[in-house]
Amino acid sequence: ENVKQLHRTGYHFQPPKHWINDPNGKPIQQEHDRFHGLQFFQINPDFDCFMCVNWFVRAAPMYYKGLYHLFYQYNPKGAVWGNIVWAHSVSKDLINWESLEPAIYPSKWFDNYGCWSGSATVLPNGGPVIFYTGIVDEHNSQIQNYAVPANLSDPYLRKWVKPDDNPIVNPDASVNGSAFRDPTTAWWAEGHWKILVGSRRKHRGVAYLYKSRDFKKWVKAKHPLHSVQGTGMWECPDFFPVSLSGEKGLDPSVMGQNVKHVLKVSLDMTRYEYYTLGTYDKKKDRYFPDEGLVDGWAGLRLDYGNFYASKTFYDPSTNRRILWGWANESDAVQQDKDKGWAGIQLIPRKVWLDPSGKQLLQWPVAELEKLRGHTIQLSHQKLNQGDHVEVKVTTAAQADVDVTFSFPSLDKAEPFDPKWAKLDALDVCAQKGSKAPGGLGPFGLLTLASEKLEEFTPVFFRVFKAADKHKVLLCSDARSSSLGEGLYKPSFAGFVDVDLTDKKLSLRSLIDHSVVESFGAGGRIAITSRVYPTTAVFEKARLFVFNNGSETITVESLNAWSMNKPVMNVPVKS
Ligand code: DQQ
Repeated sequence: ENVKQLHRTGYHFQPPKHWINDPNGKPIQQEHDRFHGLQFFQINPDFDCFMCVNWFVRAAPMYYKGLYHLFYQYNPKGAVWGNIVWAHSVSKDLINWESLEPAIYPSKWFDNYGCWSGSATVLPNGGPVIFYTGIVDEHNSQIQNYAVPANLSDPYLRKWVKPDDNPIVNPDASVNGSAFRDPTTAWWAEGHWKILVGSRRKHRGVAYLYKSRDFKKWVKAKHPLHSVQGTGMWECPDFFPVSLSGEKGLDPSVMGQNVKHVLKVSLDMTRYEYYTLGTYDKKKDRYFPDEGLVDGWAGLRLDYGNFYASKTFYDPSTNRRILWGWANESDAVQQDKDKGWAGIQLIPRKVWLDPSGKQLLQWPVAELEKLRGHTIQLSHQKLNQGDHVEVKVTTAAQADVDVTFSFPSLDKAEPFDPKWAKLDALDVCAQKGSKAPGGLGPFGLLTLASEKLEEFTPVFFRVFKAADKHKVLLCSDARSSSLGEGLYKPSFAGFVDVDLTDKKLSLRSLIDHSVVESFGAGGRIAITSRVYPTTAVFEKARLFVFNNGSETITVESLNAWSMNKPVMNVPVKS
């Protein structure tokens, strides 16, 4: 049993067994006081955005005993994708989770072949509504349905009803009905509720826009909100406002001058996501990405590693926008079957706009810090070329590390080969890994390492000097992570736009048996790797800081915490 569980995560969300994928519904944050009854079809059509925002502000002081609801795609019958239902867990803090019976599962003609991804909207009168994709035949024909709680006074929202007037949206003749899914949370603008549905027209990725005055009758807008040639199917679109100043999140209906919009899509061709920042023209119902941003596969990513089908939601109790992503396994299907489970949800992250306005920033939610136990600290530790120094944290296989490195100058940065500009960062990392000696870097962490380094997952920086500026690569390289066979071991990496004037770079890594989730330069970049060490497991796993560059690096400060286990998968008492 122990061997079987070698790679189960300690504090990342997983159910006891079977397959999981996309976090759904945007875990909705319920406020018990807001369960006034199921009146969501009686919304005043003149309700405008200002009132909508104001409503939340007024509601906030009435908040008590809030619960976060996490729904996710789940196969109740096995460790491979299939038989998809919406599994359901609840939490008071996004870290400790109690489980419930699946909220939505195939039971009607309009979802008999599967209940695929979707989103929840908490309506101004307090009732949540879930939109999801129903699969109606063996050809995977897709329509959009809604479900509502059977009993709004039950804070756990155990039972969901799928009314008989479903579906809310059928694909018309111009839409590809087997590539038409994953409705978003609704927002209110110009007298209408609006949602997006992900799709493609041939190779063009499309976010169709649907509008409704009463939340019941939905009509397709003349134009999609946005589409991009050559990107293929847009799964799990996510569209939300971010504030131009500060870290506070915004309700989806907030518009105006102090706001930018984000459009994120998940590309099924590559299993990568990208996002752009831009402007939402609420009159034309069009989205225009900012100039200079890449609107396609090589665009900005929320995470440069194993991270897919992500969703954000607005948490009115803390005024944050919170991001969830799913990390698939990187081992073989047979290994998943043997271990009896596949897929984890990553730690929820707060997201907000960088003051430059050019990218998002992310950080693991502060609640995670409650799990921090025994701590080890280092400061002013010099690392010469070839050094690796152990950080003797009690549970290096289940830890949280936060480190700031400094260096005396940028002079030794290696030249940036112009040929690399055309490569994915992952390929640059493959050429310039953690062992290849450099100038300024490689330096960073060796996570999930065996004592003699037969296995280790390095997370490290390399600084290069290009014609106009320095380029900073963050790499989370799984190639040396395991002696096991049949594993996908990519050298995930991304370039991070960071100001080096203070000659410091910071790194935080959440290490959890088979996952290393890292945040570079204060959340300017995130990379997640799934890894399966064979010897660097449990108490045999170690953690090191290292430097293989000729420039001496100083560990200015390092904190490493053993992470305790949260409550997970404890059934809610009936
Ligand atoms: N997973 C769901 C789809 C979605 C895909 C099916 C993304 O709705 O497009 O399980 O991972």
